Amino acid sequence: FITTIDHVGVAVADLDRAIEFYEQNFGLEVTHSEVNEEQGVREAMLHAPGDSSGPAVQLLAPLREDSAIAKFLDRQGPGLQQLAYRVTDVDAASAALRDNGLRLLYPEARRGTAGSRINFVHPKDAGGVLVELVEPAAGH
Ligand code: V0V
Repeated sequence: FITTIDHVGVAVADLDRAIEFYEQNFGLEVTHSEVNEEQGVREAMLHAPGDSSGPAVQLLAPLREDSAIAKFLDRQGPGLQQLAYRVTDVDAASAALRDNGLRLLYPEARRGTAGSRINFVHPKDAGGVLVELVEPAAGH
């Protein structure tokens, strides 16, 4: 059910400064940015030039002190926070992983970047990696 790596998520304290760093040093380009209130993040997706449907780096900055990203930054500082797989059907993928005994964080998929539907596998059930499942919005 996994079609590709959708993105890797990096927790940062200051989104604008991080974007500048990735643009200037790695030549990546911002292809999308948004605020996700439910997830408590300001985020930007960056791609290599000409590869806007390929894997992205997702820069994640906290909106609130009680958000997942604020907690991550407090505990371990900035760095890799998640690995996200693109799936064709997040409900089926979540059900299959639940059947394998893995804990999914949400009973039902929630809204992710650009209208996608997302769920997560708890990092303790995935070798210390927070795994996200992303079903892109139709047309994306
Ligand atoms: C915590 N732990 C991690 C981790 N976060 N390990 C690897 N990667 C991470 N990102 C470890 C932590 O060091 C502890 O290990 C243990 O897990 C704690 O587990 P917990 O007490 O159950 O949970 P919390 O309170 O630390 O929270 C962790 C989880 C939380 C994963 C449950 O961050 C969460 O709900 N994440 C999902 C939502 C999210 O990440 N949103 C931001 C991105 P020890 O010390 O016990 O060994 S939003 C997004 O990606 C969007 C919008 C999108 O892509 O579309």
